[in-house]
Amino acid sequence: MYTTRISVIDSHTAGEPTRVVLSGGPPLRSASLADRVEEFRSEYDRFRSAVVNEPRGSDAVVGALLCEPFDPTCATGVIFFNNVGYLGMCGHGTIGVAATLAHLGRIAPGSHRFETPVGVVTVELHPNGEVSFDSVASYRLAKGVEVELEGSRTVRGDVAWGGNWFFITEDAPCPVEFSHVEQLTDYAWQLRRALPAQGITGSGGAEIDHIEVSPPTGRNFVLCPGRSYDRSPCGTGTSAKLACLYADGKLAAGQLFRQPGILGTVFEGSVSIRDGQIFPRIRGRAYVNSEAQLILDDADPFVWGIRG
Ligand code: PYC
Repeated sequence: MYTTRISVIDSHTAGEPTRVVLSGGPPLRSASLADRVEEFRSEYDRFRSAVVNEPRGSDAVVGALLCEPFDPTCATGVIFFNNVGYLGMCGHGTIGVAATLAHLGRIAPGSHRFETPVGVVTVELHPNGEVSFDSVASYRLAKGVEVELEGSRTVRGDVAWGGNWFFITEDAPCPVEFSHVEQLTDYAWQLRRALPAQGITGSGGAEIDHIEVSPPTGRNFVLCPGRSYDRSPCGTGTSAKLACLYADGKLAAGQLFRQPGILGTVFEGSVSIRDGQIFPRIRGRAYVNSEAQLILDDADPFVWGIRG
């Protein structure tokens, strides 16, 4: 058993919450961040649930466990997790971690490297508090993939990697507006379930656990693995979309792209090309809104969170 008090700082990035765990986290011993996630998952998964699930959190909260980086050039290591599991990378979360470290005075405006389980991202804290990050190489795996939904509806979309796996479709069942969140959630969830059933996966059979409904103009809607929608435009989702736009010749290297999310908040993005690979850069802003100690009391029947 480890400590029963966990120090956290909460923030939101374009509306999407991040809870940064500063201390009291599980004593992960593995060397690489990728191995540490597996240790977290297999040995301390109830800690994940305690931090982000009700009654302390909500389905929308993404947790960010700060840890020693394996790569000494990095300012921190970070493992992102949510109501059902773990994320490879998290764009809004990266912006939230940078804002949190700035709030604590641990980083100053300038460039910093964060190590994640899927690679190192370079974060720039701007003097006005905005944050940009250069993400991991992103790419489209498959274009124009057809998915059959109930009611003989065929949906066409792209499978792309932006730090997590996405199915991205322009095909929306209704206007992509906040007032249609329930309908968009049901539709995206149908897609999410249909993908594995129809043998559609990311590289190496990886599960596609994020669905992005993204018409050519206007807001997007991103459904996260635990059926919660992203309040922000989704950093990894925007990265995956930028990779697709570049592959289609609709976006040039260095050209600015503005992606509004379902709340109308915006991430600005662009790509650069190195060694033939596409590297997205995303810019946004997070606001710190709480400093707290989570208390884990053994007598509490929901000490480890409410888990389905
Ligand atoms: O911003 O990359 C992101 C993200 C993934 C899941 C929720 N937000």
